[in-house]
Amino acid sequence: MKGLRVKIVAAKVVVTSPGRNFVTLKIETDEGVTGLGDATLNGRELAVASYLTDHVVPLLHGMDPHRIEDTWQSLYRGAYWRRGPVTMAAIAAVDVALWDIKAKVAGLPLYQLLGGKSRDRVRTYGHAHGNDLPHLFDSVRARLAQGYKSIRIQTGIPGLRKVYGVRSTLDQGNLPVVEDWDTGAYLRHVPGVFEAVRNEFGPELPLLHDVHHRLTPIQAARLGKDLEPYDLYWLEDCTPAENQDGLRLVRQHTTTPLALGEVFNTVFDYQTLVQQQLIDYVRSSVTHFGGVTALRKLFDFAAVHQIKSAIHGPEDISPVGMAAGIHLDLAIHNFGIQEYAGYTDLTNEVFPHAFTFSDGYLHPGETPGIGVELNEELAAAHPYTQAYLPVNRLHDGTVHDW
Ligand code: CS2
Ligand code: MG
Repeated sequence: MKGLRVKIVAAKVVVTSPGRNFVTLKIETDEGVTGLGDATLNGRELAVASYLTDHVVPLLHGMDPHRIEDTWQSLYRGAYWRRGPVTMAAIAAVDVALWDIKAKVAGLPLYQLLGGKSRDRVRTYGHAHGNDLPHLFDSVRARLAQGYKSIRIQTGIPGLRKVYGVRSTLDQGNLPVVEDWDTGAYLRHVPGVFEAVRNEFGPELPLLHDVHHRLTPIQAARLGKDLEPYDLYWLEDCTPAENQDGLRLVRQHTTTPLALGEVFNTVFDYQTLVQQQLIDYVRSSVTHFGGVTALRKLFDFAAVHQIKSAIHGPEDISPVGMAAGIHLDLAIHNFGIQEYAGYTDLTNEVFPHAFTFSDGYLHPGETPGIGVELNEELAAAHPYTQAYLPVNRLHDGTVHDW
């Protein structure tokens, strides 16, 4: 079969900023088949670009791109230094590019190689936010008008300067923007916001909320309990999860479903959480978790414990990483929901893609491979721009989780 004896002849990293930074690996083979992988790590992009260019690309020359599992293991074990977001984003980029090549050689969209479709389309959730209720309601209506069927609700808190987790022009400067935080004000305000949203939009609309690691376990337990009357689809990252036992405390106090793990990068980060069923959704993305190979294993591990997928899909995952995730979403049985923030027109031009969004659902398309291309000229016209995520401080100046 044509394409089975291909060899990798070149690989390069493209860092482009069509509004925000994306890191893309392109692998080329001697028969002209190419593959793309996403290695974007928001705020630390150049570290992954260097990891790839200086330490991984030289290893790829002459390799058989079909040996995906073996390549994954050799990059993971061969580095000696395990885990970590930079390493795992770099491995992810190679892994996805190899899956892209294999699927193109097979002449099949990637989901077919992952077992074929388990559903017809991929349910998503979108983001709504507002500093006050009228703005929040407008934002929810805008998402509903776009077709979204499930909505993440983020709200301003009286006394705090801005809605967290939402990009503003301030974030685009060179240095991190400093935001402010008050846990007491947040805990007092949020339940009332969900009550108002329920009253306005009715009992059926699935509502999600992202705490962004800002609470201690007992505070998270209280919030989960306070939100029970409003029937959340999930409460996300309610407490930093390096302390996995902390989730047991949250679990003991609330039946609000818990989602967690966008900052995790290996299955080992989830060991206690999944085995002891302390969460309901795993939030890792293909891009930050070592690729399709590793994320598939996490989802299979989670399935044993009736835990579902919920791939992280903010705008800082590139369309390449997004596409790879959508193929997995379509193929696995324990799919939960896919986050989809959408992209600017310019980003869609830099990364023309086969995946489509309509009526609140994504579909990966039927193009062989992952179905994404890179317009290199346009990418080059929008070079890397230094940008950081914000940092967060309490009113006495103490740094707090953002
Ligand atoms: C958020 C992200 O999408 C989410 O759930 O937590 O937008 C997160 O803030 C960014 O990915 C950070 O880079
Ligand atoms: Mg999140």
